[in-house]
This record gives sequence, C-alpha cells and structure tokens, in this order.
Amino acid sequence: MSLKLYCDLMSQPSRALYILLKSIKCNFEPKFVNLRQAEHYTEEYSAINRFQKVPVIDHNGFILTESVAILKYLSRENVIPESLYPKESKAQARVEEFLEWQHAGLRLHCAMYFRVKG
Ligand SMILES: N[C@@H](CCC(=O)N[C@@H](CS)C(=O)NCC(=O)O)C(=O)O
Repeated sequence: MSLKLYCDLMSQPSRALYILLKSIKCNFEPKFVNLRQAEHYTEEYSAINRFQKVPVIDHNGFILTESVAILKYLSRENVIPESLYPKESKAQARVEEFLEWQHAGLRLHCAMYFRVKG
C-alpha cells in the first residue's frame, strides 16, 4: 500500500489526519506543503489539487481532498481501525455527528480566535 498525505501542520484538518495516521502507526509518507511559502500555489501542487488546499491524500494513485471525506474513505479501506471509526450504524453516526459539527462548531471559532489574537 502506498499512502501519501499532503499537509501543512499549521492546518487543523492536516494535523487531524497526520496525528490520526501516526497514532495508528500507519505506514504513510507525509508530503509537507508549506502554505506560508505559498507552495500550494505551485504548478506541481495545483496538478495534485486544483483547489490548492491541504490536506490531500494519494492512496495508490487515488487522489482525494477534504479531511472528512478522507477519513471516511480510509475507514472503508480498513486503514483506520473500527475502534476509531465504527462500522455499526449508531456508533458510526455518533462519530459523523461530530465530524459534521466540528467545521462550523469548533474549527471556525478557533481559526477566528487565532486570527484576531495574531
Ligand atoms: N474543508 C477542508 C478545508 C481545507 C482548507 O481550507 N485548507 C486550508 C488550510 S486549513 C488551506 O489549504 N488553505 C490554503 C489557502 O486557502 O490558500 C478540509 O477539511 O480538508
């Protein structure tokens, strides 16, 4: 299996995937894309993600963007263990309830906090 994670650890969704893959001891290759150096605007990276954002995965040549979609995909591919992303309907719904909520309920407010404080 070949799994590359294009990420910048300044990015919350990048960090979430990076920490998750590290914590399950997944054999993946991190590919750091320095947003502050505008590396996501290069032609090379735009060919990987035309929306020029991180995170992105390349799983055996299959390119996927959006951290939540990536998490769900890696669970279906059995890269993420069932203990973290349950297959049972109601238990999975609880995980997805959080995933749907966190964009606007958590991430947005944290980003605004650091923008205002910084
Ligand atoms: N909804 C996306 C968010 C992707 C996103 O906004 N990434 C930011 C970093 S957190 C980015 O790459 N920004 C670069 C830019 O907009 O120029 C996800 O969850 O993956």
